[in-house]
Amino acid sequence: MNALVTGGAGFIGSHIVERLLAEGHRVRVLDDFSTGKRENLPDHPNLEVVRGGVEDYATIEACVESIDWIFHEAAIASVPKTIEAPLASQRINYGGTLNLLEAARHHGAPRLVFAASAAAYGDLPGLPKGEASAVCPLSPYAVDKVASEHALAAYHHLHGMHTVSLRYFNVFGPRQDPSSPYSGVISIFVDHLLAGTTPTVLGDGEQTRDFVYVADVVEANLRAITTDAAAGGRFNVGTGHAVTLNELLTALYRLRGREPHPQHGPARAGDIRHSCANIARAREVLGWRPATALVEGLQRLVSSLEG
Ligand code: UD2
Repeated sequence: MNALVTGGAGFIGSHIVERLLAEGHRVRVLDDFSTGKRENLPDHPNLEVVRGGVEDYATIEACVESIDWIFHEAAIASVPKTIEAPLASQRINYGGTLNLLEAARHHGAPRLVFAASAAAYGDLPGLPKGEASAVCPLSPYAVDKVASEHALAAYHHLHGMHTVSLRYFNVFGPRQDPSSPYSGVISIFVDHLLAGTTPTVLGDGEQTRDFVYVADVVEANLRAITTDAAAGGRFNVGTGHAVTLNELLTALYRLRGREPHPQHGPARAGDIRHSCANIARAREVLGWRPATALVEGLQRLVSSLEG
């Protein structure tokens, strides 16, 4: 197949690219390199890299040409950045999705899988979250992810396109960049573990998250694009198990036979207290289940960083 991966030089996108190349597909990456990195991608004869933004329709139109599958991972991924710059979020996080849908409609209607987010659920009570749960987007990021999901579903209903939204929970794994305070917490904690510096737990550490390993997220993407019955749907991509941050830190440090001695900082404003996915729908329709236990994923991540 010919695949387009937007945000393909980023954390999750680059893992999708790697898998597609390994399976013999031809891949075009579209990335503006605002956070993505060329070194996240291999040099490969079946890989073409285009520098550009999803907010530019002409760029998207050129990229969608003769493509069979689109994996749409490009976004401003930082929630706080979208709070500072909601108009940019609308242009990129929502407008980018609409550009892809519209260009796809006019150029052979390739299948499209979208990186949606558990941010859709906001902080409403009731766990685990199923896809029929109410949504409560609390940031421009979440608003634009939810709006994008609706646009995908509408294009399915209006034009019969194969569109699927995957609501990622807390994804972790190699190539997640730890450099910002809003980077994924596992990437930050692993950085401290390896550097011998002190991690900071924001709040009491009893907040919970459902951490899913990036290779499992890639598998969910492949199933979503190839499963006819998934068209028009949205699916949680988590593990169905949540851990507290304190448990996470303990498990991580235990890999090196150490005890974490974190410092504590104030809880992040707007932090969600508990998050956990119900993944019954993905199991049923996609035949997908996460294959990587948290500790195994942590081990793989630490090993990859130790080279
Ligand atoms: C995740 C997504 C975000 C959005 C949101 C929706 C990531 C990286 N972010 O945010 O894009 O979809 O879910 O709910 O997946 N923490 C610490 N110490 C640190 C850093 C973080 O204690 O040094 C805490 C933080 O306050 C939070 C937890 O760790 O309670 C997870 O933080 P995160 O930024 O990894 O992810 P989250 O769930 O806030």
